[in-house]
Amino acid sequence: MFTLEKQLATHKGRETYIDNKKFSRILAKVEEGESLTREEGMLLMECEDIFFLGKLANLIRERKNGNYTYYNINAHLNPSNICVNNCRFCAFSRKEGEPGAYDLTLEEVIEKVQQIVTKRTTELHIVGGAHPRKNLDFYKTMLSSIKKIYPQIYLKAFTAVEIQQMADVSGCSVEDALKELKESGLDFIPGGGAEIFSPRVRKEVCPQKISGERWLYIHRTAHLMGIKSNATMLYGHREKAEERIDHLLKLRELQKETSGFRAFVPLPYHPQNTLLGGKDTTGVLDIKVHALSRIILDNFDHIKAYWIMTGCELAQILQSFGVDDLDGTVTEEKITHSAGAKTPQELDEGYIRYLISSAGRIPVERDTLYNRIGESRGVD
Ligand code: V47
Ligand code: SF4
Repeated sequence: MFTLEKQLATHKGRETYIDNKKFSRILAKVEEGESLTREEGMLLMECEDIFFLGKLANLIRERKNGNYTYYNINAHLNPSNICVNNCRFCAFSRKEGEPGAYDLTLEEVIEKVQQIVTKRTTELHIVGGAHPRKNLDFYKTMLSSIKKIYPQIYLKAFTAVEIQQMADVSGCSVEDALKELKESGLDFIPGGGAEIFSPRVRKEVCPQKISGERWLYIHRTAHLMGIKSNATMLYGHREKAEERIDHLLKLRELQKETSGFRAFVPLPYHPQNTLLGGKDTTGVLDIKVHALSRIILDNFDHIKAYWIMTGCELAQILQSFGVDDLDGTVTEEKITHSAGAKTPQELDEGYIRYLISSAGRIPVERDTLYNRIGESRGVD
Protein backbone atom coordinates (compact mmCIF):
# COMPACT_ATOMS: atom_id res chain seq x y z
CA MET A 1 0.00 0.00 0.00
CA PHE A 2 1.21 3.46 -0.84
CA THR A 3 0.43 5.38 2.36
CA LEU A 4 0.39 9.13 2.74
CA GLU A 5 3.48 8.89 4.97
CA LYS A 6 5.28 6.97 2.25
CA GLN A 7 4.23 9.51 -0.34
CA LEU A 8 5.50 12.34 1.83
CA ALA A 9 8.71 10.46 2.54
CA THR A 10 9.30 9.92 -1.18
CA HIS A 11 8.57 13.55 -1.89
CA LYS A 12 10.97 14.61 0.85
CA GLY A 13 13.52 12.14 -0.52
CA ARG A 14 13.30 13.81 -3.90
CA GLU A 15 13.70 17.28 -2.46
CA THR A 16 16.94 16.17 -0.89
CA TYR A 17 18.40 15.63 -4.37
CA ILE A 18 18.39 19.37 -4.86
CA ASP A 19 19.54 20.02 -1.28
CA ASN A 20 22.26 17.42 -1.44
CA LYS A 21 25.74 18.98 -1.74
CA LYS A 22 26.83 16.70 -4.55
CA PHE A 23 23.79 17.61 -6.66
CA SER A 24 24.11 21.32 -5.99
CA ARG A 25 27.79 21.08 -7.05
CA ILE A 26 26.66 19.38 -10.30
CA LEU A 27 24.08 22.13 -10.91
CA ALA A 28 26.76 24.79 -10.35
CA LYS A 29 29.12 23.04 -12.77
CA VAL A 30 26.43 22.85 -15.47
CA GLU A 31 25.58 26.52 -14.91
CA GLU A 32 29.27 27.38 -15.33
CA GLY A 33 29.52 25.27 -18.50
CA GLU A 34 31.93 22.74 -16.96
CA SER A 35 32.02 19.10 -18.10
CA LEU A 36 30.88 16.45 -15.62
CA THR A 37 33.06 13.56 -14.46
CA ARG A 38 32.22 9.84 -14.75
CA GLU A 39 31.28 9.76 -11.05
CA GLU A 40 28.93 12.71 -11.48
CA GLY A 41 27.38 11.03 -14.52
CA MET A 42 26.83 7.87 -12.46
CA LEU A 43 25.23 9.87 -9.68
CA LEU A 44 22.80 11.39 -12.19
CA MET A 45 22.03 7.97 -13.72
CA GLU A 46 20.85 6.93 -10.27
CA CYS A 47 18.89 10.14 -9.65
CA GLU A 48 15.15 9.51 -9.65
CA ASP A 49 14.20 13.14 -9.96
CA ILE A 50 13.63 13.55 -13.69
CA PHE A 51 12.74 17.23 -13.15
CA PHE A 52 16.23 17.86 -11.81
CA LEU A 53 17.75 16.05 -14.81
CA GLY A 54 15.46 18.07 -17.08
CA LYS A 55 16.61 21.32 -15.48
CA LEU A 56 20.28 20.46 -16.13
CA ALA A 57 19.65 19.18 -19.66
CA ASN A 58 17.47 22.13 -20.58
CA LEU A 59 20.12 24.60 -19.40
CA ILE A 60 22.58 23.11 -21.89
CA ARG A 61 19.95 22.71 -24.61
CA GLU A 62 18.87 26.34 -24.44
CA ARG A 63 22.44 27.62 -24.14
CA LYS A 64 23.32 25.82 -27.37
CA ASN A 65 20.09 26.00 -29.37
CA GLY A 66 17.86 28.55 -27.69
CA ASN A 67 14.19 27.83 -28.19
CA TYR A 68 14.67 26.20 -31.62
CA THR A 69 13.96 22.58 -32.47
CA TYR A 70 15.29 21.24 -35.77
CA TYR A 71 13.90 18.70 -38.22
CA ASN A 72 14.57 17.81 -41.84
CA ILE A 73 12.78 16.50 -44.89
CA ASN A 74 14.43 13.15 -45.38
CA ALA A 75 13.79 9.70 -46.77
CA HIS A 76 15.16 6.36 -45.63
CA LEU A 77 16.31 3.66 -47.98
CA ASN A 78 17.37 0.16 -46.88
CA PRO A 79 18.72 -1.48 -50.06
CA SER A 80 19.11 -4.95 -48.54
CA ASN A 81 18.53 -6.77 -45.25
CA ILE A 82 21.10 -9.47 -45.98
CA CYS A 83 23.77 -9.37 -43.30
CA VAL A 84 26.78 -11.41 -42.16
CA ASN A 85 26.34 -10.36 -38.54
CA ASN A 86 23.73 -11.93 -36.32
CA CYS A 87 23.09 -9.17 -33.81
CA ARG A 88 20.71 -10.65 -31.28
CA PHE A 89 18.76 -7.38 -30.92
CA CYS A 90 18.11 -7.09 -34.66
CA ALA A 91 14.80 -8.16 -36.21
CA PHE A 92 15.64 -6.68 -39.61
CA SER A 93 18.49 -8.81 -40.95
CA ARG A 94 18.27 -12.10 -42.85
CA LYS A 95 20.70 -14.61 -44.33
CA GLU A 96 20.78 -15.02 -48.12
CA GLY A 97 17.94 -17.30 -49.25
CA GLU A 98 16.11 -17.06 -45.92
CA PRO A 99 12.38 -16.18 -46.09
CA GLY A 100 12.00 -12.41 -45.93
CA ALA A 101 15.49 -11.69 -47.32
CA TYR A 102 15.61 -8.99 -49.98
CA ASP A 103 18.40 -7.48 -52.02
CA LEU A 104 17.72 -4.61 -54.43
CA THR A 105 19.69 -4.32 -57.66
CA LEU A 106 21.17 -0.95 -58.60
CA GLU A 107 18.26 -0.35 -60.97
CA GLU A 108 15.76 -1.16 -58.21
CA VAL A 109 17.57 1.18 -55.81
CA ILE A 110 17.31 4.04 -58.32
CA GLU A 111 13.65 3.24 -58.98
CA LYS A 112 12.96 3.28 -55.23
CA VAL A 113 14.81 6.57 -54.77
CA GLN A 114 12.69 8.13 -57.51
CA GLN A 115 9.55 6.96 -55.70
CA ILE A 116 10.47 8.32 -52.28
CA VAL A 117 12.25 11.58 -53.08
CA THR A 118 10.09 14.70 -53.35
CA LYS A 119 10.97 18.23 -54.46
CA ARG A 120 11.51 19.13 -50.81
CA THR A 121 13.74 16.17 -49.80
CA THR A 122 17.18 17.31 -48.65
CA GLU A 123 18.60 14.05 -47.29
CA LEU A 124 18.63 10.36 -48.20
CA HIS A 125 19.55 8.10 -45.27
CA ILE A 126 20.81 4.84 -46.81
CA VAL A 127 21.67 1.87 -44.57
CA GLY A 128 21.35 -1.89 -44.85
CA GLY A 129 22.95 -5.11 -43.68
CA ALA A 130 26.67 -5.92 -43.86
CA HIS A 131 26.39 -7.77 -47.17
CA PRO A 132 28.56 -10.89 -47.67
CA ARG A 133 29.46 -10.26 -51.33
CA LYS A 134 28.78 -6.73 -52.49
CA ASN A 135 31.96 -4.79 -53.04
CA LEU A 136 32.92 -1.16 -52.87
CA ASP A 137 32.25 -0.63 -56.59
CA PHE A 138 28.59 -1.53 -56.10
CA TYR A 139 28.14 1.10 -53.38
CA LYS A 140 30.19 3.70 -55.24
CA THR A 141 28.00 3.27 -58.32
CA MET A 142 24.91 3.51 -56.11
CA LEU A 143 26.05 6.84 -54.68
CA SER A 144 27.25 8.36 -57.94
CA SER A 145 24.09 7.31 -59.81
CA ILE A 146 21.84 8.91 -57.17
CA LYS A 147 24.02 12.01 -57.00
CA LYS A 148 23.82 12.40 -60.78
CA ILE A 149 20.03 12.57 -60.66
CA TYR A 150 19.76 14.50 -57.37
CA PRO A 151 22.93 16.59 -56.92
CA GLN A 152 21.24 18.77 -54.29
CA ILE A 153 20.40 15.90 -51.89
CA TYR A 154 22.79 15.02 -49.03
CA LEU A 155 23.74 11.35 -49.11
CA LYS A 156 23.93 10.23 -45.49
CA ALA A 157 24.94 6.68 -46.05
CA PHE A 158 26.39 3.46 -44.62
CA THR A 159 27.21 2.79 -41.00
CA ALA A 160 30.80 2.16 -39.90
CA VAL A 161 29.84 -1.54 -39.81
CA GLU A 162 28.85 -1.54 -43.50
CA ILE A 163 31.94 0.48 -44.48
CA GLN A 164 34.22 -2.05 -42.77
CA GLN A 165 32.38 -4.88 -44.52
CA MET A 166 32.62 -3.35 -48.01
CA ALA A 167 36.34 -2.67 -47.44
CA ASP A 168 36.82 -6.32 -46.37
CA VAL A 169 34.92 -7.67 -49.40
CA SER A 170 37.05 -5.48 -51.71
CA GLY A 171 40.32 -6.23 -49.88
CA CYS A 172 41.09 -2.56 -49.24
CA SER A 173 41.61 -0.42 -46.16
CA VAL A 174 38.83 1.54 -44.48
CA GLU A 175 40.80 4.70 -45.32
CA ASP A 176 40.71 3.87 -49.05
CA ALA A 177 37.05 2.85 -48.87
CA LEU A 178 36.08 6.15 -47.23
CA LYS A 179 38.12 8.16 -49.74
CA GLU A 180 36.47 6.42 -52.70
CA LEU A 181 32.98 6.67 -51.22
CA LYS A 182 33.52 10.39 -50.65
CA GLU A 183 34.63 10.87 -54.24
CA SER A 184 31.47 9.04 -55.37
CA GLY A 185 29.14 11.36 -53.45
CA LEU A 186 29.10 10.28 -49.80
CA ASP A 187 28.36 13.40 -47.74
CA PHE A 188 27.81 12.16 -44.21
CA ILE A 189 27.93 8.98 -42.12
CA PRO A 190 24.92 8.04 -39.96
CA GLY A 191 25.45 7.04 -36.34
CA GLY A 192 24.27 3.42 -36.47
CA GLY A 193 26.28 0.39 -35.43
CA ALA A 194 27.70 1.98 -32.27
CA GLU A 195 25.25 0.00 -30.06
CA ILE A 196 27.02 0.08 -26.72
CA PHE A 197 30.82 0.15 -26.74
CA SER A 198 31.27 -2.16 -23.72
CA PRO A 199 33.04 -5.38 -24.89
CA ARG A 200 31.12 -7.28 -22.17
CA VAL A 201 27.72 -6.34 -23.62
CA ARG A 202 28.83 -6.60 -27.27
CA LYS A 203 29.91 -10.18 -26.60
CA GLU A 204 26.38 -10.91 -25.45
CA VAL A 205 24.28 -8.93 -27.93
CA CYS A 206 26.35 -8.57 -31.14
CA PRO A 207 29.47 -10.77 -30.89
CA GLN A 208 30.16 -10.75 -34.64
CA LYS A 209 29.97 -7.02 -35.11
CA ILE A 210 33.09 -4.78 -35.28
CA SER A 211 34.25 -3.66 -31.82
CA GLY A 212 33.35 -0.34 -30.26
CA GLU A 213 37.00 0.73 -30.66
CA ARG A 214 36.81 -0.04 -34.38
CA TRP A 215 33.55 1.96 -34.72
CA LEU A 216 35.30 4.92 -33.08
CA TYR A 217 38.36 4.47 -35.32
CA ILE A 218 36.22 4.55 -38.49
CA HIS A 219 34.40 7.71 -37.38
CA ARG A 220 37.73 9.34 -36.39
CA THR A 221 39.14 8.46 -39.83
CA ALA A 222 36.08 9.90 -41.56
CA HIS A 223 36.25 13.10 -39.50
CA LEU A 224 39.93 13.57 -40.38
CA MET A 225 38.96 13.31 -44.07
CA GLY A 226 36.33 15.99 -43.65
CA ILE A 227 33.32 13.65 -43.51
CA LYS A 228 31.02 14.59 -40.63
CA SER A 229 28.90 12.00 -38.84
CA ASN A 230 26.35 11.28 -36.12
CA ALA A 231 26.65 8.92 -33.17
CA THR A 232 24.10 6.63 -31.51
CA MET A 233 23.72 4.44 -28.44
CA LEU A 234 21.33 1.48 -28.29
CA TYR A 235 20.06 1.25 -24.72
CA GLY A 236 17.56 -0.72 -22.66
CA HIS A 237 18.85 -4.26 -23.35
CA ARG A 238 21.70 -5.82 -21.30
CA GLU A 239 23.83 -2.79 -20.53
CA LYS A 240 24.41 -1.37 -17.04
CA ALA A 241 24.09 2.32 -16.19
CA GLU A 242 27.88 2.67 -15.95
CA GLU A 243 28.27 1.20 -19.46
CA ARG A 244 26.00 3.92 -20.83
CA ILE A 245 28.10 6.59 -19.14
CA ASP A 246 31.33 5.05 -20.47
CA HIS A 247 29.84 5.01 -23.98
CA LEU A 248 29.01 8.72 -23.74
CA LEU A 249 32.45 9.55 -22.35
CA LYS A 250 34.20 7.78 -25.26
CA LEU A 251 32.13 9.87 -27.69
CA ARG A 252 32.89 13.07 -25.77
CA GLU A 253 36.60 12.21 -25.96
CA LEU A 254 36.54 11.67 -29.74
CA GLN A 255 34.51 14.83 -30.27
CA LYS A 256 37.14 16.75 -28.29
CA GLU A 257 39.73 15.49 -30.74
CA THR A 258 37.89 15.94 -34.09
CA SER A 259 34.72 18.05 -33.65
CA GLY A 260 33.32 15.80 -36.39
CA PHE A 261 30.03 14.75 -34.79
CA ARG A 262 26.91 16.73 -35.54
CA ALA A 263 24.24 14.98 -33.44
CA PHE A 264 23.88 12.24 -30.88
CA VAL A 265 20.86 9.93 -31.18
CA PRO A 266 19.88 7.65 -28.26
CA LEU A 267 18.10 4.54 -29.62
CA PRO A 268 15.64 2.76 -27.28
CA TYR A 269 15.75 -1.01 -27.79
CA HIS A 270 12.67 -2.64 -29.37
CA PRO A 271 12.54 -6.33 -28.42
CA GLN A 272 9.85 -7.84 -30.67
CA ASN A 273 10.90 -10.57 -33.14
CA THR A 274 14.49 -10.53 -31.85
CA LEU A 275 16.62 -13.40 -30.51
CA LEU A 276 17.55 -11.30 -27.50
CA GLY A 277 13.98 -10.66 -26.41
CA GLY A 278 13.35 -8.66 -23.25
CA LYS A 279 11.16 -5.69 -22.51
CA ASP A 280 10.43 -2.34 -24.12
CA THR A 281 12.12 0.62 -22.46
CA THR A 282 10.04 2.76 -20.09
CA GLY A 283 9.25 6.46 -20.43
CA VAL A 284 11.38 7.26 -17.39
CA LEU A 285 14.42 5.46 -18.82
CA ASP A 286 13.94 7.20 -22.18
CA ILE A 287 13.79 10.59 -20.45
CA LYS A 288 16.84 9.82 -18.29
CA VAL A 289 18.99 8.64 -21.20
CA HIS A 290 18.13 11.60 -23.43
CA ALA A 291 18.70 14.07 -20.58
CA LEU A 292 21.95 12.39 -19.47
CA SER A 293 23.19 12.39 -23.06
CA ARG A 294 22.61 16.13 -23.26
CA ILE A 295 24.36 16.70 -19.94
CA ILE A 296 27.42 14.48 -20.52
CA LEU A 297 27.91 15.27 -24.23
CA ASP A 298 28.42 18.96 -23.66
CA ASN A 299 30.61 19.23 -26.77
CA PHE A 300 27.88 17.91 -29.12
CA ASP A 301 25.70 20.63 -30.62
CA HIS A 302 22.59 18.50 -31.06
CA ILE A 303 20.68 15.72 -29.31
CA LYS A 304 18.10 14.06 -31.51
CA ALA A 305 14.96 12.20 -30.46
CA TYR A 306 14.33 9.64 -33.19
CA TRP A 307 10.52 9.69 -33.08
CA ILE A 308 10.32 6.39 -34.97
CA MET A 309 11.78 4.72 -31.85
CA THR A 310 10.69 6.98 -28.97
CA GLY A 311 7.14 7.54 -30.24
CA CYS A 312 5.90 10.96 -31.35
CA GLU A 313 4.38 11.95 -28.00
CA LEU A 314 7.53 11.24 -26.00
CA ALA A 315 9.71 12.87 -28.67
CA GLN A 316 7.67 16.01 -28.12
CA ILE A 317 8.15 15.91 -24.34
CA LEU A 318 11.89 15.21 -24.71
CA GLN A 319 12.24 18.77 -26.02
CA SER A 320 12.17 19.73 -22.32
CA PHE A 321 14.83 17.13 -21.50
CA GLY A 322 17.73 18.18 -23.69
CA VAL A 323 16.45 17.33 -27.17
CA ASP A 324 16.65 19.99 -29.91
CA ASP A 325 16.09 17.82 -32.99
CA LEU A 326 13.24 15.51 -34.02
CA ASP A 327 14.94 13.86 -37.04
CA GLY A 328 12.75 14.10 -40.13
CA THR A 329 9.76 13.04 -42.13
CA VAL A 330 11.28 9.58 -42.93
CA THR A 331 9.66 7.11 -45.35
CA GLU A 332 9.33 3.33 -45.11
CA GLU A 333 11.43 2.75 -41.99
CA LYS A 334 12.22 -0.98 -41.78
CA ILE A 335 14.74 -1.57 -38.94
CA THR A 336 12.58 -0.52 -35.98
CA HIS A 337 9.28 -1.59 -37.52
CA SER A 338 10.66 -5.15 -37.93
CA ALA A 339 11.23 -5.05 -34.14
CA GLY A 340 7.69 -4.02 -33.28
CA ALA A 341 7.66 -0.19 -33.47
CA LYS A 342 4.07 1.12 -33.47
CA THR A 343 4.98 4.54 -34.84
CA PRO A 344 3.95 5.54 -38.38
CA GLN A 345 6.31 4.96 -41.33
CA GLU A 346 6.31 8.61 -42.23
CA LEU A 347 5.33 11.97 -40.72
CA ASP A 348 3.93 14.89 -42.54
CA GLU A 349 6.03 18.06 -42.19
CA GLY A 350 3.09 20.02 -40.79
CA TYR A 351 2.72 17.45 -38.00
CA ILE A 352 6.41 17.59 -37.04
CA ARG A 353 6.17 21.38 -36.87
CA TYR A 354 3.04 21.00 -34.72
CA LEU A 355 4.86 18.60 -32.34
CA ILE A 356 7.50 21.30 -31.97
CA SER A 357 5.38 24.45 -31.77
CA SER A 358 2.81 22.94 -29.39
CA ALA A 359 5.71 22.24 -26.99
CA GLY A 360 6.50 25.97 -27.02
CA ARG A 361 9.55 25.61 -29.28
CA ILE A 362 10.23 27.18 -32.68
CA PRO A 363 10.42 24.70 -35.59
CA VAL A 364 13.35 25.12 -37.96
CA GLU A 365 13.91 23.04 -41.05
CA ARG A 366 17.59 22.14 -41.43
CA ASP A 367 19.78 20.19 -43.81
CA THR A 368 22.01 17.30 -42.75
CA LEU A 369 24.72 19.68 -41.48
CA TYR A 370 22.21 21.86 -39.58
CA ASN A 371 22.21 24.75 -42.03
CA ARG A 372 18.78 26.39 -41.70
CA ILE A 373 16.73 26.12 -44.86
CA GLY A 374 13.03 26.38 -44.19
CA GLU A 375 12.49 29.55 -42.19
CA SER A 376 10.65 31.47 -44.90
CA ARG A 377 8.39 28.65 -46.02
CA GLY A 378 5.59 29.34 -43.56
CA VAL A 379 4.31 25.76 -43.38
CA ASP A 380 2.25 26.31 -40.19
O1 V47 B 1 22.55 0.47 -36.07
C1 V47 B 1 18.77 -2.37 -34.58
C2 V47 B 1 19.58 0.00 -34.14
C3 V47 B 1 20.32 1.35 -35.80
C4 V47 B 1 17.14 -2.45 -33.16
O2 V47 B 1 22.50 8.96 -37.59
C5 V47 B 1 17.67 -1.16 -33.13
O3 V47 B 1 20.90 10.41 -37.51
C6 V47 B 1 16.16 -0.52 -31.53
O4 V47 B 1 21.37 4.23 -36.48
N1 V47 B 1 15.61 -1.76 -31.48
C7 V47 B 1 19.92 2.00 -37.11
N2 V47 B 1 17.19 -0.20 -32.33
C8 V47 B 1 19.23 3.34 -36.90
C9 V47 B 1 20.21 4.45 -36.73
C10 V47 B 1 19.77 5.86 -36.86
C11 V47 B 1 18.42 6.17 -36.84
C12 V47 B 1 18.04 7.52 -36.97
C13 V47 B 1 18.96 8.50 -37.16
C14 V47 B 1 20.31 8.17 -37.20
C15 V47 B 1 21.31 9.26 -37.44
C16 V47 B 1 20.72 6.85 -37.05
O5 V47 B 1 19.16 0.84 -35.18
C17 V47 B 1 21.22 0.16 -35.83
C18 V47 B 1 21.02 -0.38 -34.44
O6 V47 B 1 21.83 0.31 -33.53
N3 V47 B 1 18.69 -1.17 -34.00
N4 V47 B 1 17.81 -3.18 -34.06
C19 V47 B 1 16.05 -2.74 -32.28
N5 V47 B 1 15.53 -3.96 -32.20
FE1 SF4 C 1 23.27 -6.71 -39.45
FE2 SF4 C 1 23.00 -4.22 -38.54
FE3 SF4 C 1 21.11 -6.06 -37.98
FE4 SF4 C 1 23.53 -6.22 -36.83
S1 SF4 C 1 22.03 -4.53 -36.53
S2 SF4 C 1 22.39 -7.92 -37.78
S3 SF4 C 1 24.87 -5.46 -38.47
S4 SF4 C 1 21.64 -5.28 -40.00
